[in-house]
Amino acid sequence: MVVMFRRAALCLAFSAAFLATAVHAQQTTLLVDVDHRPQISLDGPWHSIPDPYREGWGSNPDHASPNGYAKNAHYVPGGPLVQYDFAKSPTLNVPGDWNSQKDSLFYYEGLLWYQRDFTVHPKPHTHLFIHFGSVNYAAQIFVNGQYVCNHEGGYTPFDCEITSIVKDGDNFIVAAVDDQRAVDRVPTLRMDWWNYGGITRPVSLVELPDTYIDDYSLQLKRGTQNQLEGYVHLIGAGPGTHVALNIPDLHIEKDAVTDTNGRAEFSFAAPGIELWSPEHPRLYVIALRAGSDDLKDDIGFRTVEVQGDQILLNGKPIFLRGISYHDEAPFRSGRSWSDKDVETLLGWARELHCNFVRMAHYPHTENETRLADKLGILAWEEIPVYWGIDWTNPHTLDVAKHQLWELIRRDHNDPSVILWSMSNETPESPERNAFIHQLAQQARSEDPTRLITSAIVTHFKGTTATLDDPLGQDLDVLGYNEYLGWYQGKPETIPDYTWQNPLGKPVIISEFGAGAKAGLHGPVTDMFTEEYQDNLYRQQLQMLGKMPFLRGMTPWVLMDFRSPMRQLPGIQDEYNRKGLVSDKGEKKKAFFTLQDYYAHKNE
Ligand code: GCB
Repeated sequence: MVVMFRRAALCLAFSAAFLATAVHAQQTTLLVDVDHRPQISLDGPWHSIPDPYREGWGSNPDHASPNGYAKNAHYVPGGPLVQYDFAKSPTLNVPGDWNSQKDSLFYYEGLLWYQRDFTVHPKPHTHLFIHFGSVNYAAQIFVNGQYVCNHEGGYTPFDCEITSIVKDGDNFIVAAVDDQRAVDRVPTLRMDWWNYGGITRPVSLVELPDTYIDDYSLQLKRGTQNQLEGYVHLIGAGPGTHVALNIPDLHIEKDAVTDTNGRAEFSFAAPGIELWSPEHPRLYVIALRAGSDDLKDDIGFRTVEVQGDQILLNGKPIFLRGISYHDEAPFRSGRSWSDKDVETLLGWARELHCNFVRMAHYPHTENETRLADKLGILAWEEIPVYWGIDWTNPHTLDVAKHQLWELIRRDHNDPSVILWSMSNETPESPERNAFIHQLAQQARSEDPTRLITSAIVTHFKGTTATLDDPLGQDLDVLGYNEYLGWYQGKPETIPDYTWQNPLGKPVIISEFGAGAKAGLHGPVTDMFTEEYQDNLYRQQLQMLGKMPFLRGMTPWVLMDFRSPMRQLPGIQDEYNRKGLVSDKGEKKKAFFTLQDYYAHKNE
């Protein structure tokens, strides 16, 4: 294997190869329902080499050599200029962000190389993929020294096909992971959370037959309570291939054939079907079979729609008792990924009597929506179009659209998900409107069964807020963030504020909150005490109780989370302290206030 650290040779070899492989185009598949497939885990220790000067890129400023990477490079006269040896390099755990694993990487942002060996015995007539749950932010993947795929976007899964490269027996992967923030990225330079870098979610090998199911959908038809419709999409199938769909608990067995695009459509009555809801989160086993591929899923059926300023779940108005939260690991900080992490986070939401959560500000880990399906918790999912991003840059739009596509594709069979959020607190401008308009159109065409929203900044004139941001035209449900009593005014003035809703759409107050350090007590007037936060919640709840078109709320935020923007020593210590629960799991006074309010709050 040629080691591409030799600059003279690199330039020539590189420019020709770059044109051929177009390293920047996203070349990834996304296998739907991959978590129900047999997998060989590649989790565990991976060798790692931080590369702050990007020596591994060679002479190219922003990406790896398409000619590949060996496991080591040693000095020989006239040989490579940079020497390394993965086998002798320290390891990082995968999944896991690098910042919270090593003190020396706590503030590290940039390029870091990962490597691990793996053994596999591929069967004939199969496809082999490496599945990544997420890699923050950009990844380029090499197997046995050869480039296989790249991916941009730190919070969504991707699959690299390695069928033609993998050997029977011993193989190795190199992953170049780059989490440098940049103007044209999504999110961009500034955000109020930690930019945890690395292979942050599980990695596995997935083996599929020649013809396989890459995507499917099954939903309740809008306006009906027992009519199901959907499709199964096959790769490698000619037209006329049979697809069987079976729902054992409903004694349903259906058959359909693929068209010239490999797509088989289903539409049938499902008499006796029990609808999924927070009170009754009924999931059905769905079994799909096409040729030698079979795939199971556990899904529930429900409708969600808007009528005037109401949100209807299964045709009935619902009030969304929610909470916002980051995918931050309870008790240890860092990016969360394990079943235990998500059980703790959603467990606290349940204790609060929530029927809804806002998974802010980027796609959370897949096992979270799966758990929400089981627990009966409705969910708002979001892409990281956060604050001011590069609205006129076509690459930025592409990356945002790609992340939206991946999120919808991953979760479009999860009954818990009712809202796709396009953005958070974006400053108003025609360029922003045009950018988000395109995202909203895309989401509607990819998933006509769910509602579109965004979290918008509330602007007050005196004590009145008029919810008329032009973005609202593109949304089904208006999310508005406000920080009365914290960034604006004092808590005791909150009940004086009034709200106008000229668009007449349902409104969710998608953020309000105040910082408090767990265990810090004092008068209600002292910021950062539990008493101040608690009083602010009481005043907010009083005001929000008078808002006639309010259909839900997701206060900011369930748990304290790390953010380099929060530097107040002794209080913040690099944590945003607006949690109702501290990063160590201590519940603050306001937790119980919201819990009590939600216990008595119905439609
Ligand atoms: C906001 C942002 C959120 C911040 C929060 C805060 O408006 O949407 O990401 O963390 O305010 O605490 O200031």
